Amino acid sequence: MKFFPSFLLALSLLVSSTGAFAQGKPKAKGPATETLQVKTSAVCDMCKARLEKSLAYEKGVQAAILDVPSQVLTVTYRPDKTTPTALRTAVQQTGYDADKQTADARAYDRLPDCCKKTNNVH
Ligand SMILES: [Cu+2]
Repeated sequence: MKFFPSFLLALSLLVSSTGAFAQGKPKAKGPATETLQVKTSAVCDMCKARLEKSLAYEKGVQAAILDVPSQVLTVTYRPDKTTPTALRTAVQQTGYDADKQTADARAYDRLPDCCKKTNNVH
């Protein structure tokens, strides 16, 4: 019976090539991404929603997640599309400090009182 071993071989080839395809899929999206961590002046979940949404619209950004307790924004981005400087500027223009750079004054003024950096994280 010659059919059975060749069937198994074909099956194992199929499984391994499917596995290779699944592993190769993220790479097919494009060049490698980099991660930037920015210390912000965000204080609450509204800040989190505002910052994450704002960064999501920023060119080259693939993901943005703010950890409210630590105030650290983690941005996954395409280094061929944007730069850490541009990402920090986007944070400032949303009304928040970005590392040592102070928030854009007009954007900061538009934040609700609960999101002002004079408040503690809440
Ligand atoms: Cu807030």
